[in-house]
Amino acid sequence: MIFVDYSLLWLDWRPKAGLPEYTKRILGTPATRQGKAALRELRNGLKVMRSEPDTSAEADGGPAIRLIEYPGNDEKVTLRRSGDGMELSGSGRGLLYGAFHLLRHLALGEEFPEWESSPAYPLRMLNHWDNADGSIERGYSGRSFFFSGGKPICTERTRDYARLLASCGLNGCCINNVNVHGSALKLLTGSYRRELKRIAACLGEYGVSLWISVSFSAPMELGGLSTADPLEPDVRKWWEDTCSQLFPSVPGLAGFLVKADSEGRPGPHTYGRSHAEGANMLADAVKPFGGKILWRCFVYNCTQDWRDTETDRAKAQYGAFAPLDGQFRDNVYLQIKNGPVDFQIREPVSPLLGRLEHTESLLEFQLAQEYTGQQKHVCYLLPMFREVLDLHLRQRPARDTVAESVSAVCAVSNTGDAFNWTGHDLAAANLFGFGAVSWDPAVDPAYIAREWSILTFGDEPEVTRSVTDILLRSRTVYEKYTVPLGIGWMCVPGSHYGPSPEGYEYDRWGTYHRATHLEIGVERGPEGTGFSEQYSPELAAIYGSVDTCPEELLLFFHRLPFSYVMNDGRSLLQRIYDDHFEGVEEAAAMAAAWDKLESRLEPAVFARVRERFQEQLRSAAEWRDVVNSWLYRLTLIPDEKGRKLYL
Ligand code: GCV
Repeated sequence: MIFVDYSLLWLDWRPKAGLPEYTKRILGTPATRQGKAALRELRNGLKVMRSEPDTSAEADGGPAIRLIEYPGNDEKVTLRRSGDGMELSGSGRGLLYGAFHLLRHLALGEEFPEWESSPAYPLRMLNHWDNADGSIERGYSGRSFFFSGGKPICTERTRDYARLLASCGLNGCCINNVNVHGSALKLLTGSYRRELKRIAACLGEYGVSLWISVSFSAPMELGGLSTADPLEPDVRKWWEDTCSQLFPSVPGLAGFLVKADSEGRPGPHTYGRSHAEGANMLADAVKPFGGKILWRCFVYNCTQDWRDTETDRAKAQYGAFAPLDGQFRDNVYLQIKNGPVDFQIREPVSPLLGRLEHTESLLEFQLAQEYTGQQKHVCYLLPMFREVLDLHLRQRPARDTVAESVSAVCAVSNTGDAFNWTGHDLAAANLFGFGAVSWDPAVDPAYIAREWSILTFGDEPEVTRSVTDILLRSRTVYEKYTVPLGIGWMCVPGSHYGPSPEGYEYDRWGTYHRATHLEIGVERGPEGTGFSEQYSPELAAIYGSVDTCPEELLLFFHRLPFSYVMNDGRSLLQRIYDDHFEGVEEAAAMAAAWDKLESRLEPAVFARVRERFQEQLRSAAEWRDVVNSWLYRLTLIPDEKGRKLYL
């Protein structure tokens, strides 16, 4: 028996009474690695659920699960009843998704509907911001399990990670930080080929492709060239030679992720070349191996003078990439963060999404809770993901939602080597939920929360009810006690944890609210920076006017007096005060709901989450008091309800 010092999250199957007869026998002998993995998952899962030594593979002996493997590599899966049994068919990868789907439904004890499904996107991936030294940028769950001591590593945990990803429908993983430092640069060279090959094989068994982040100036850093100019023949040749050695020796490597000309990273602008010229040069180098380039659009001026009121960071990505539409090779995907600024608790959808008519686009979410409580606060992100995916961009008669307009989805991972993988046990719901929404962007966040809770904590109704309820309330609660109405950035600079309302005001990052004693916010309507005009005319009109702007985004788009009257008649200031007081009370109610589950949960799980709640409550009160007192000191207007503010 292998000892592992981590949990298996939702794959930790439990004995289950009343399973159908067909779960006793599995027929079929898949030929591919993924098909074999599907068979193994079914056998192992059913052994535990049935509390029996093994399933049978005898051809005649009653109802069975029959696996039928088709040739090919597509991801379509069909599960249907056949007599008293169940028939699961697909390619090896299809079988894998079907096996996990079946196991999940059996564990949920639900009447099993027939299932014929294909994922909405061909690429559904995680981006790790893991550094070669084992640290993780914006990591809140321990250290990396992909790197240690400067080298990539492949362990039993890598395999279980691949299982977890496949089990929720994910099929790609970029293992190193987009800020490529130190020996991670050498992933391109022969130095770590053996390790990369092992990782690729491990992931590949579960249908997960391997990606690596590369530095645009690698020809200089590794190849000793004097330039990384994408139009320079020596540079092109360096990339071609590097790829022709790398790809054939790492089967399963799917391509490169690139952060260029962003936050100090090298890129084509240094040489007066465009993003398209830079990305295309790499695209040409990986093309012979079927490779793809994921080119990030997180590009803005990070050395802005705070005195400069003309420049609006929110406008930068659209400004940089919309004019280049149509200039990229077909194996380039532009990777676009969900909002125009940076993964705040509330932002509008990035106007670049849906704007690229002739270029593939990849939507990027962040599971790592950099600005949403750093896995110390519970914050279930699926409702936010659905809001983004469901938005009608109002620019095309058909395929008009964000979900319909993008070609792929990815998310910054929230995992590390912590026992529970995600630091906060409840944060694993975000990983599971991201898998679910990237398979089917119309999934119901409440259904997924419930499903995840049952698979993780068992099917005791009170636990399911409370956990689901906590998850579903958590994002709004977090938003209430932190940053009001889309304004963002009131966090401590650098760490991004805890309140500091003016922390970013006189800094270079382009994230200002410019509050005075009378008003707050940056005007981004047509009379202001004009950011709202980057949307389709219909959305531009909605966001551009205070009268039609959705209230939760009011301070993202508009500069308003504190006396501004909200829809319900309260002043803007009073609304912010109220939200902060209510948010803390609601956080306390979530913590109390968790406390009631003590006798129904494993003591270690209960204690871990309880500890997180204690920190959440401390931090929430800090947010409330700092933000509210700061506003009180600015405005000298007291809370109408006479609650405590600090002068
Ligand atoms: C990986 C934000 C984060 C950085 C991150 C960057 C990015 O600025 O604070 O840590 O760098 O986003 O997405 O590239």
